Amino acid sequence: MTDVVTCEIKENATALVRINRPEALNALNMETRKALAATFCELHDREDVRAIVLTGNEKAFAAGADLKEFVDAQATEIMKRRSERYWQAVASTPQPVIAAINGYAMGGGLELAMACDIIVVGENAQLGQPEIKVGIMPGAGGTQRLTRAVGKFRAMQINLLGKPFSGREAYNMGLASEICADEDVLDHALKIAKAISFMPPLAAQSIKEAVVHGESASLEAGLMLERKSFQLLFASDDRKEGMQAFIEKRRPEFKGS
Ligand code: CO8
Repeated sequence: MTDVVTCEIKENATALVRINRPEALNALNMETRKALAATFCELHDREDVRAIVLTGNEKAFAAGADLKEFVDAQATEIMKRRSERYWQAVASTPQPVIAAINGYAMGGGLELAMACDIIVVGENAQLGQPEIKVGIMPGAGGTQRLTRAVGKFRAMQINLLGKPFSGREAYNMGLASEICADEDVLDHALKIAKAISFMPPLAAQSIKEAVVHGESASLEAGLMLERKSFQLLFASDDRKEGMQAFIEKRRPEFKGS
């Protein structure tokens, strides 16, 4: 049996996680969601991994939740699946996560990408929240994270019409950090991960925490979180190393302490 999710620890303290159900355009069935969560939970604890790339294949990042597992499901059953905990494992990963999107990123697939921190998208990727077309609505961020990313009026249009849009359109509306030729997406995402892996990990993780939690807090609370994290970083060895290296005109070597 092939693994529906694979994880490769690469040089430079990065990890590459792949969704691997090509026969179903990487549709996210329960097995895949559980495997993704388990993989990310393992990565949480790995100090030797400083940045993670999440991708699919050239045809699909993920074409959404698996509709074949939804078709006969009752509301209480969907509730009992409590699938939000599987997404939470990705969203709460301390290390920055870069989504590398080629092909389809639909429904739960786009929601998964939006649970990541940086999105690199291919020109011809096809993104969307098509849930309305099958009689439901997004259930894991399509009305919330998407609205925060692109604003109410774009989010309404995307969700109410369910129409796919290209990687170029996603980039233009601020839903992607970078856009590349399709064939360069993964390499580019890996390069970003490598660049982050040279940064002091406690600072990188604190930045992630402040941006993610600050987004849903009041400005005052967000600024307080930022300030406290900023102050705390003065206790780190990497802070001393970074500033000392600057003064001595050499490259810093960050240890994550
Ligand atoms: N679920 C199950 N199987 C799928 C899915 C899916 N979402 N998408 C594609 N597949 C399967 C097809 O059934 C087909 O399998 P088979 O060959 O056995 O029939 C295979 O993948 C290839 O698909 P197509 O032949 O349809 O490929 P096309 O290139 O013609 O079309 C599309 C590609 C446009 C992506 C089309 O497959 C499609 O519209 N897929 C459904 C997209 C969709 O509606 N996604 C939203 C699903 S609902 C959702 O995500 C709710 C999330 C709620 C949060 C839950 C947390 C995860």
